Amino acid sequence: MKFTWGRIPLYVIATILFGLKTYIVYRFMFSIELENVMQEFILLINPFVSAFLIFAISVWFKKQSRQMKFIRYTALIGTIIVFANLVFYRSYTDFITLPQLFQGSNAADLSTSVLTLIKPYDILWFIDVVFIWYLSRKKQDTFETRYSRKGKIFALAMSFVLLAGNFFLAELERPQLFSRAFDREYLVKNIGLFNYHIYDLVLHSKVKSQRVFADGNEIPVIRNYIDENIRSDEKSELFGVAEGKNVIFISAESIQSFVINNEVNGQEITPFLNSLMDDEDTYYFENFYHQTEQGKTSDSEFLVENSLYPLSRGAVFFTHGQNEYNATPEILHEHDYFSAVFHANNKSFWNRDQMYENINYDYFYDIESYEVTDENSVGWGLKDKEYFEQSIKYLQSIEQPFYTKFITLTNHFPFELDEEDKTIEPYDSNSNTLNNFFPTVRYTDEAIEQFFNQLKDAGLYEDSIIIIMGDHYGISANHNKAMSQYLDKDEITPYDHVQLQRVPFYIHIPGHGKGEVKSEIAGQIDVKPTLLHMLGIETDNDIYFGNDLFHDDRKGFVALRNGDFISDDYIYTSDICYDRQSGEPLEADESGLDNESATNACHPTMEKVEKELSLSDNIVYGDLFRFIDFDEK
Ligand code: GP9
Ligand code: MN
Repeated sequence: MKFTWGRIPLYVIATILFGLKTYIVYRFMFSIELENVMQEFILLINPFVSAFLIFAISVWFKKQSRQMKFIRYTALIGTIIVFANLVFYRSYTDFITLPQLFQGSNAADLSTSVLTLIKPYDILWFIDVVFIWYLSRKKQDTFETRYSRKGKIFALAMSFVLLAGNFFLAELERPQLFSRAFDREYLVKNIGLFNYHIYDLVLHSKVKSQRVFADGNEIPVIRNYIDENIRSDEKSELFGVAEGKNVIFISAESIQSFVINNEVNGQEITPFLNSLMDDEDTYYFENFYHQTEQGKTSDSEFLVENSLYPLSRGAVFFTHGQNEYNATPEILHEHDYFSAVFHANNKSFWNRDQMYENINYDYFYDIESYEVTDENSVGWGLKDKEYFEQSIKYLQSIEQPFYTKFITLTNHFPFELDEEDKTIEPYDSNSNTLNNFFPTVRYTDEAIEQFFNQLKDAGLYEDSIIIIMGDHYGISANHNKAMSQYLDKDEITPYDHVQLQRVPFYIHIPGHGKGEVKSEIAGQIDVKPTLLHMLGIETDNDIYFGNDLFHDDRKGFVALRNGDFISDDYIYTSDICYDRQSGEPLEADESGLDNESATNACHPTMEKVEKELSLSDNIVYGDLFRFIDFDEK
């Protein structure tokens, strides 16, 4: 029997050809990391799903010529989009985002180099377009183009089924993929380039519209709130203590305070961090809380650099990475500091590349700056010890004074570690996550100790201050049972859960001699004013929601991003007001406290917390800092 094209609708042929081509680009042209068979599978299906979705629209056109036209132009435009991303990728190892496309400097960079980025074989990407073009013009009569109602409904239903299937697998593979918005590579890998562009467009328009309706009117209200509730007129006792010194900030992945000065199987978990607590040059804050949400590490960075709150949903680094800020690197730039971040991960993770550039980091040593091999990496990538080791040469080469941030990686869920790096045994409980947490924490502790020694050897130690902070929790509430076993408690109450959100915070000032353990409540929101004041920088004109931790005159509460809080006297969570010291809920009981006074106790702070979070959100959503000139005195 003679083969006739007419048996297969043109939109199906176009789907197969275009899907195949897109797959080849994904798989062989982009360096997308695939960790398991499921990821391979999702990557394989999503180009076909996206192609089907769009080509199948053609069945709704009545006229044959319209159908053909739709298919050929779709193939052409789709190819141009893939090709543009490919060229962009060759230069940036990243996918196009709308803001980036319209950002003058990037586009200019690209246009000069675009010709050098195009390869002769790129012509091959257009072969299927030519073929479809030929079929749709010269052979159009051989294709079925009159679709029955059933055929149309089938095409539509199929589109949805395929899309839903793809999204389902993606969600399974990467929970909260959409709401957390953490990495373009993950998005493209899981939902494909086209759906990613649509997602980017929706996100972008949402952000833009909120921004459009904002004006500067709210700024006086915000300043007022800050003057009345946050800012202190006194200079803290440590103002200027580190003037002109280098700053080395270590963001310690997933380290929580409960491991500090604690043991597992009779062994110390963090000998180095424990020894720092007693060190005369170190301040340790034992009641310091992380305040992050879905943006995890990036949220902690946002808090630290801006003293603004991250968002309750999504990662602010992603959703508002283009806003105007008055972040620490920007301020320090004015004081002749060179700033750099060291992190051995993909630069677009958490949209760091864009955010760092926006807040004026001078340089980002990302994964490209490190030699990463199978031997020297585990879990999420380069092992912490290797990472510090390889970073030192860069640190020695940059201008002083510098402001630098080091982000460790080994102690990341699921806490994998090679046998040879395990110096303590895992815990024994029903949670492997908690069990394995201890040896990786110890590994990071050793890595930080080694880094201190390397800094000394490199002659960088004396002129620097070193800050170490846990970025967020490592052990989630899913492991409460194992956690209660470890902490020797009957259960983890909501109060305990809040207390587990404490992360270590150290300020180490070589030669200072007055270090101590501080018990006052504190949080990541406080880092920026504390640090700037230590460097002798006034913050009178700045807008921030934290306090200098060396002030006594402080606002008296730490707001968690979900509205829970810790105040000097209470901890409020799950609608319960707890006494902070005893951990007992304030409720009507035999001792005569009535219900009303129990809830009333937390009420005034609850209102302040709500107010403060919403003012901070207004700044971010409205991009309000674009209306302020922070340099003006
Ligand atoms: C990734 C690292 C870990 O670059 O910061 O991210 P997390 O999952 O902790 O936010
Ligand atoms: Mn982290």
